[in-house]
Amino acid sequence: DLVRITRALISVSDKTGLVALGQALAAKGVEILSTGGSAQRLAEAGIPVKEVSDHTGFPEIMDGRVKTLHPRVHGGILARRDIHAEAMTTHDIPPIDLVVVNLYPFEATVSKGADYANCVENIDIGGPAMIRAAAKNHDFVTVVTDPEDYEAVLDELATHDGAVTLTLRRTLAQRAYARTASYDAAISSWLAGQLGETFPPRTTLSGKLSQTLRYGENPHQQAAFYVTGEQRPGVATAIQLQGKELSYNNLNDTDAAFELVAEFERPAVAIIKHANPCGVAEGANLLEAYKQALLCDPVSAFGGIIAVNRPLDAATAEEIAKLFAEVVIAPDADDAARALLATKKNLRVLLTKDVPNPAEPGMMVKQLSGGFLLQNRDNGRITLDDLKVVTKRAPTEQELADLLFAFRVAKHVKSNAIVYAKNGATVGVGAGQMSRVDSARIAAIKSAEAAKAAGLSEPLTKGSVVASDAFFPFADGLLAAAEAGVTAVIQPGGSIRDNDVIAAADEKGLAMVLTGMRHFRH
Ligand code: 93A
Repeated sequence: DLVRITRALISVSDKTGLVALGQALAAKGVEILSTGGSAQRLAEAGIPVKEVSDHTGFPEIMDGRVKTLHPRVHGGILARRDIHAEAMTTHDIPPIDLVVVNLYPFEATVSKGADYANCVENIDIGGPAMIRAAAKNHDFVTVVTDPEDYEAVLDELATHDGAVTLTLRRTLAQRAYARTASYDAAISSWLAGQLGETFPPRTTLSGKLSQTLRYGENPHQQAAFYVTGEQRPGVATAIQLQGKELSYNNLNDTDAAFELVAEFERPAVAIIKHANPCGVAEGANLLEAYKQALLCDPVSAFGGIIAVNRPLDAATAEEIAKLFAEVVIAPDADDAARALLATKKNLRVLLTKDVPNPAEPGMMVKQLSGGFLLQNRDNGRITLDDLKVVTKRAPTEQELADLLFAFRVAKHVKSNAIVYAKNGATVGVGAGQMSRVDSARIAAIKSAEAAKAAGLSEPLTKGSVVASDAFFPFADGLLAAAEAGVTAVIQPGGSIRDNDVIAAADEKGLAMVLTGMRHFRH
């Protein structure tokens, strides 16, 4: 199943590794055909190369739109060497055994905000045609679509005397179709955006394999990380400064942490465990916010993931270094902070340059057996103007600020979510319970424990406010919060028993505001 390479066609936009590849092929006596820019680069390096236009006897025309679309190229790629030999002889079509093509940078052109015409011009036609043809004929032809695969081909040429194995040809054919599929998906979703097409999209997300992970949510599950190319600051685009490879759970939790902390304008810190926050705070600076966030639930914070929404400074890094944490994610870190974190060898540090925009639209996919659900990212954001006071007492200014803060945190807590907050910091988080009243109670219990551990005489929830991610179906959840000592409540409203809940709030002297927007998260 070995096939010798005698003739290669190279046509690449990304010229990474091109010269080294050309040299190695030329050294093996491979004849190289190539298109304009690629041929020029090879020739400049002194590598013998034949222009495709000389091979076809037909010039590149229409600004390069038609350069390799010719039977002498496609016949040479597609011919089965066994049954099409006669056609090859009759029409004088020499075989092409290796096709090295990477495509016009359509995705990058869109990402950098190019105009419509420019994006269209960067839709590659000849490249995908050659890639798909070569991949189809992998019985005889080797196709390479990524400079990262040059080495694998050169290794085989070296070990198999200028030939490539069927296993590698098949592997590369599979990668080739993955590439053309994601390329067309990118073009289609760009066009959908241009049309203002909103929902549902005709094509769904597609991603490029970024990393094979050691395992999935559990060690017996295989896992991998794919990137969509979306230019959103976060785990997919971050630079890892130090620490071990991120795991599946690390990636999931770090994403949750960074998306949460992005909600706040002031310096803010979130500490996450199992994708739920165990402490979030904003403050005059990161250090202050970090200390407050940690107070909320220091027991759960052990082994957590820390996200900040400002460049990390030395004082905060020094505090963070005292905790056993898995990951720190920040837009940036100054030199002193980097040096401090470097002493914690196992701590993974990710820098993202920017903080994501929580109002930006996007897509979320959740897989079910036999299909998947698609929805817009929850980019809904409540502001002071959206709040409707429904109780006799209106919240004070401090209560209002804390209510908004708590509701923004609740948006990032698994439902049923109950969040107690005071002075810009969570003091109790109840997550993922099947009943809302249980979430309210659990958060209060944990908060009382945290207060006791800190040597405080009163539970942290005393004098706090509470947020609920969805309406209280009965008054019981609100009453549990009142018992924990809250003075004000924020919730979407919309229950048929809203009046009972409002009456209960009035009776307890609580101020309550409705948001009209729910933030379920499952
Ligand atoms: O404009 S095209 O769609 N028409 C073609 O016939 C064609 N053949 C190769 N684009 C075409 N290509 C692309 O040109 C390749 O996919 C590659 O990305 C690029 C390489 O051009 P150059 O060698 O001139 O830099």
